[in-house]
Amino acid sequence: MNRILYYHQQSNFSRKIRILLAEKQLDCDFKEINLRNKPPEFLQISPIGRVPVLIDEDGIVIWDSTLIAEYLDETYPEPRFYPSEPRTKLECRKWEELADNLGDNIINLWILNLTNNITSPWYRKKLETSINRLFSIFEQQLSQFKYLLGDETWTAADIAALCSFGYYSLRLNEDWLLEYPHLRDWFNHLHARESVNSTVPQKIKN
Ligand SMILES: N[C@@H](CCC(=O)N[C@@H](CS)C(=O)NCC(=O)O)C(=O)O
Repeated sequence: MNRILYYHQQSNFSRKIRILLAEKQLDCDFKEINLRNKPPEFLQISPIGRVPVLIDEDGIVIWDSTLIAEYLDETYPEPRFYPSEPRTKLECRKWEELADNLGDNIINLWILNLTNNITSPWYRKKLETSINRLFSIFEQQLSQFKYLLGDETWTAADIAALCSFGYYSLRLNEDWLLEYPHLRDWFNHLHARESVNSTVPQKIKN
């Protein structure tokens, strides 16, 4: 069977996998899911009802972007996006986790904005504080190194992070590009890759 990725074009978590598939030159059928009206076919394979979900050629079903990313890297290791040395891999996973946490916070803040929720100012404050802290942590790291794990090469951590920062630009604003120069340079540099540039999330025209 053909490999299938269930995704949404605006989803930062789906974008992680779209970039990895492109970089690893793996053929795939892409099925975009309407997240406001999820089809039964998708709900059957996705217990949490979220994208991305990958079905590989042998029929294995994998959900959660990090599990899919690790699976792809172990199964199709050329080129590699997780370091093989266990401690360095752990560092990579930690940065990926921070990036994904940033993504979750951005989604929650955007939903709060959408629903005009003024009843929970403490929750808005909590989200904004977490997001700002994470921006500074990433800026600090990238003021020392070209990529999140050093100067040598990008990893799954950089992919997850660029997807979350790109998602911030889509949902909130692009002011951070002025405020955090090292983040901006790293972000722009990565967009020279076709896999990154061709997966930039687009606003949906109503
Ligand atoms: N931890 C999951 C998060 C996936 C996630 O939050 N996906 C969002 C889109 S970015 C989604 O499908 N939302 C639809 C919903 O929650 O109903 C991952 O890494 O794959």
